[in-house]
Amino acid sequence: MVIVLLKLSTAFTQAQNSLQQAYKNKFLIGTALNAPQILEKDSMAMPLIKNEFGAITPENCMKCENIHPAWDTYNFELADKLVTFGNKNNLLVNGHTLIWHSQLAPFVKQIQSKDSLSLFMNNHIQTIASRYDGKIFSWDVVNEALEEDGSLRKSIFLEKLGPDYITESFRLAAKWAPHTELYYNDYNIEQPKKRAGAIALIKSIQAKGLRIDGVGIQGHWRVEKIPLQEIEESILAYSALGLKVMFTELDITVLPNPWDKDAADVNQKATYNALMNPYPNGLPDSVQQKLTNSYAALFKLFVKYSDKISRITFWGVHDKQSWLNGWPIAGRTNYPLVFDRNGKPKPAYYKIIALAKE
Ligand code: 9MR
Repeated sequence: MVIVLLKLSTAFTQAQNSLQQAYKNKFLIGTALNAPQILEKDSMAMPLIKNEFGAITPENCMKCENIHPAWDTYNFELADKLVTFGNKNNLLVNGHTLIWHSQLAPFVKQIQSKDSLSLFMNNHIQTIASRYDGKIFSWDVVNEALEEDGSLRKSIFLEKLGPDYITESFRLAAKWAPHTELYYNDYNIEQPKKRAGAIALIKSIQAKGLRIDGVGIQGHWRVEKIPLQEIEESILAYSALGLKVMFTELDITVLPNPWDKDAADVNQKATYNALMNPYPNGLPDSVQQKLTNSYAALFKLFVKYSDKISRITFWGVHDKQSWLNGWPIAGRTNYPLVFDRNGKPKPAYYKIIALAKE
């Protein structure tokens, strides 16, 4: 009896202090799940996913190459598991993503004619969006359709279907997922030129009388280089269009960028490699502090605009799983999230919780 009560009270304290609990009156806090997590095989992540978050996005399993690998073949196994897992654990599911130029199944890349690509798009959206309508909360309908200068990305969709493929995607999504919120999702759309492109894109959807419910700013940022002013301007600009604003793939890299001119001399390979992967055995306190400060500055802004923001999703549960260990250089040790390699909360986690209560 005593043990049961103790367990209950621990669970209660945990829930009280969880990210989702701390922010429950402000916005949802989400995370992205990889395949082992959807299969409930990542035992370190499972309690974190269930206790700390209120929303989940699949990292890969709903992308074209996985869910629709051949013209007449769909593979719903993992996506179905994700949706069941979300519903069972009271986690809202954000579908990611219907139309994206990347991670397309090989058959799509080989499509030659406009008619065939249009037929693919119709089949793809109808089949997937209707299957999950009423079971998931939202869709990233179109992902990353813009270049950095704000023009439309030169993708297979633009090339074969013309710019209308975007409004057409939203028309189809609204038709087949009438009970699901519909979003445009992209990175760097807080930056002025790309933001202007995103605003034009959103207005073109709205001008046709089509539904778009929100915009997802991905939020892959760099420690001590968070573009706070651009983020603030973007929250205001997107919400002025009547949209929910979300930060959908948040992580903060602490590693040097190979494109920095001063990062290293690429010709001296050994020096270059060591300089490029400076913390293979743990994050020094000084960098941990910088990471905490960057997260603190961001969440201060999120709290300030919590009436306009509906969700903040981290791109992964813990550092071990992050895509940033493998990109843009493979095999590095990165520390971009708020739970470490052992699933333990980092100082940034406690700071974020404290900010909710201030
Ligand atoms: O996290 C995803 C990683 O596992 C995949 O290998 C990668 C392939 O492109 O996609 C990653 O997720 C991306 C997301 O779907 C869209 N925005 C950028 C994310 C990081 O690349």
